[in-house]
Amino acid sequence: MKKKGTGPYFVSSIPSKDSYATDSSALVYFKDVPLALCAVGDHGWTAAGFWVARQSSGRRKYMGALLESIHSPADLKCMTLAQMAELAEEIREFLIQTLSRTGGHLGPNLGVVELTLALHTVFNTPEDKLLFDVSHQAYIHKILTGRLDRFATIRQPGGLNGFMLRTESEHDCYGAGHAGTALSAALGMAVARDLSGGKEHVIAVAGDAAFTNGISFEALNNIADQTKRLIVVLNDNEWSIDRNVGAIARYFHRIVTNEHYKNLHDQAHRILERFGGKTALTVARRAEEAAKGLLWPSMLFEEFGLQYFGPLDGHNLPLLIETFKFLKTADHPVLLHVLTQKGRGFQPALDGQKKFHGLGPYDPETGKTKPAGQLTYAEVFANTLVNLATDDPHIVAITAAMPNGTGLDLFRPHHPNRYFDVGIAEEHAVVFASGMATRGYRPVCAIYSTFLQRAFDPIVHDVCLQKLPVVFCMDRAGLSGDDGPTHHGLFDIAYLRGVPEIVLMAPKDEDELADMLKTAVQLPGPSAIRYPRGVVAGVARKPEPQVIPVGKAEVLIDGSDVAILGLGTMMPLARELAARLEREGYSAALINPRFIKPLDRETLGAYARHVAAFVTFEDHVKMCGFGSAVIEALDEMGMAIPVVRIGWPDQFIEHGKIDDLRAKYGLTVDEAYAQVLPLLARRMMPKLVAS
Ligand SMILES: Cc1ncc(C[n+]2csc(CCOP(=O)(O)OP(=O)(O)O)c2C)c(N)n1
Repeated sequence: MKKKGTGPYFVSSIPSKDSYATDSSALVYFKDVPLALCAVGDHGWTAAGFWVARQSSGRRKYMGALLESIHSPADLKCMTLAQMAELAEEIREFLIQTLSRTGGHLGPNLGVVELTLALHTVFNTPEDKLLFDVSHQAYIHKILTGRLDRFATIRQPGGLNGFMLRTESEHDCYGAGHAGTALSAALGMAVARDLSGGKEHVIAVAGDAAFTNGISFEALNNIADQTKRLIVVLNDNEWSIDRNVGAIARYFHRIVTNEHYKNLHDQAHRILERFGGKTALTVARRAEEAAKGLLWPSMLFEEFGLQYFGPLDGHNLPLLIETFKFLKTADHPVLLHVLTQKGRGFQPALDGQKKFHGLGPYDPETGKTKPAGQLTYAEVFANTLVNLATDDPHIVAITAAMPNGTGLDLFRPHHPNRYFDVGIAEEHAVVFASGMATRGYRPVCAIYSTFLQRAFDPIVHDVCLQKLPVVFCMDRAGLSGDDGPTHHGLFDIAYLRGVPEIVLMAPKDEDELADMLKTAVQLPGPSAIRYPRGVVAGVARKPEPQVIPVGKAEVLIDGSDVAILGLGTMMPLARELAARLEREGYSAALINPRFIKPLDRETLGAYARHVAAFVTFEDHVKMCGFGSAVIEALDEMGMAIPVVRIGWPDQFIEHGKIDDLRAKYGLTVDEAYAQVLPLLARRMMPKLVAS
C-alpha cells in the first residue's frame, strides 16, 4: 500500500508485531524506520502514533524523521498533535543547525514555529492565501510547502530567497521584504475574492512592529468597509529588530500584562487542555469582554471593525489550531493577537534578541559569531555623527526602527535626547525631520537606501520644496547581496537626482564619508549621502573631517585619452581599469566624482575637450543613474563624447554574493575594458599612423 503523494514513505501492510494496528490502519515507514501509524480514512491518512529516530548520543538529529516526511502541507494534516509537537522541536533544531551555516533570520522564525504549523494545519494553501508581513519569518512556511530539500540553500547563490517570492512557490501568494504591506495586500486579495465569488480564506500574519507602520493602519482603516472575511494575526513578541517602540507597542504591552485578563486566559488554556475547543473559547471570549471594560473603553481593533481575539499563547499548538478553526467560520473581519517568543528554543537567541533577528553564520552550540574585525561604514557614520553632534547641539539623529543596522545605537548613549527611533515609519521620519528643521535643528535621517524609497514624496514635498537642511544618510546603497531584490539599494540616485535643491554625494572611502557628513550638516539645504553595506576600505583617516567644496570632483590621476569616473566604492574598479589602460599605452584620467548632484561640469567639460571617451562605474542601475547624469551634462554642454556606463541593468537583481553578481551582470573591469577599447583604438589609429 502506498501513501498518497509518495515521497520517501512507504506503507507496509499491518505488521503483526504492532499491538495497536487495526484493520483500518497501517504502519508508515521512512527508510525502514517505522514512523507513524496511520488510520486509513476517506480523506487519506490520520496518524495515530509515531516514534522518532534519535542518534545514539541521545541528541536529536537535526533533520528528524518527521520533518523529513514533510513534502507539502498535506503531510502535516496527517499528523497527530503529539507528532506536531515533536515536529516543532525538529524544525527548531533544523533551523538552528542549517542557519548556522547560511545565516538568516533565526530569531523571528524560532518564534513562529507553532503558529505556522497551526496555520498550515487549518488552512489549505495555495487555495487559501497566507501572507507574512516582511516575510523574513516565513522559513517554516517554506519548509512545510515543499522546499525542505532546498532549504540549506536559503540566501545562497541560486538558492531559496530569504523572503516570500511569488516566483518561488505557488504557496507564496505575495512577495515582501519591506514592512507594513501584509494587511493591505491581504485586503486586496479578500476583496478580489468577494468580487469573483471565491470561497478561499485570506490570512495576514504581521508582527507587532508592523503596526508601527502607517500602511498597516491605512489598511485597518479600510478593512471593515471592504470585506466581511479577513483574518489578521498579530504576532506580538514585543520586538522589532530592536525593542519595539511607541504608543502602539505600549498598548499591546498593557493588554498582555493585564492580570485579570491573564487569569481568565489561563483558565481558558486549562479548560482547552482538559475538554477541548468550544468551552475554552467561550471562556476566552469572556476574558476579552472583561478586558475591554478594564483596559479601554473599547478595544482599538474593534473600533476599526475587526473583532479582537486574544492574547493567546502563540506556542500552544492545540489552542492555536482550535482558534483558527473557529476564526475560519467568522463572517466578519477578525484579528487574533498571539504572544510569541522571538528566538524560542535557542538560549543564545533569547539572550541576544537583536543579534539573532538576522545574522550571518554562527556556532550552533554557543551562538557565537566571528569577531567583527574591521569597522563598518555604519560605524564610521555613527562615530562621526557623535562627534559632530557634540560640537553642534542642533544636530539630531533619526532612525526608522533600524538603530542597530544604521549604527545609531552608538549615537544613542552619547546624545539620548537627540536620538529618535520613530518605528518602521520612513515617511513619518522624513516629515518629522522637516518639522524639526523648520525650528533650526539639523536632522540626520539614517535610513537604508531601499527603505527610503517609501519616503520619496516627503523628500520632495516636505524637505526639498521647502529647502530644509535635512541630511539623508543612505546606508546599504548598492547591491545588498544575500537579502536580494527587496533590499538592494539600486535606485536612490534615480529617485533623488531629479529633485531640485538636493545635494547628492557618494564617498569613495570611510575618510571621505566623514568629510561628507561634516559638509552635509553645514549645508543650508537638503543633502543625501549614499554608502554601502559592510566593512570600510581601510584607508588612513584624518584626525578631523574636512568640509568639501560642493560640486567639486577630485582628480586622482590626470590623463588625456580616457576619463574614468569611479563613483563611491566603485573606485577600486575604476582604478584597476585606469592602471590596465596605462599599461597598454593609453593615458587614463582617474576621477572621484564625489557629487552626483551638482555634477562637476567644469571638470567634465575640461576632459571632454581632449579624451576619446568617458567610463563611469556605479553600484546603481544604469538607467537614470550617475552615468546617465554624465551623458546629460555632456549633451547640455554640446559635447558628443561616448560614455561607457558600468552599472546594473534594467531588471531586478536576484540575491547572491556581490562579486558573483557583479561578474554575471558585467560590473567588471573586463567588461569596461572590452567596451572602451574600440573607442580608444579609433583614437589611437591616427597617432600610430603619424608615428
Ligand atoms: C519599510 C521597512 N523598514 C525597515 C525594515 C527592516 N525590518 C525588517 S524586519 C523588522 C522588524 C520587524 O518586526 P516585527 O514585524 O515585529 O517582526 P518580528 O521580527 O519581531 O517577528 C524591520 C524593522 C523593513 N523590512 N521594511
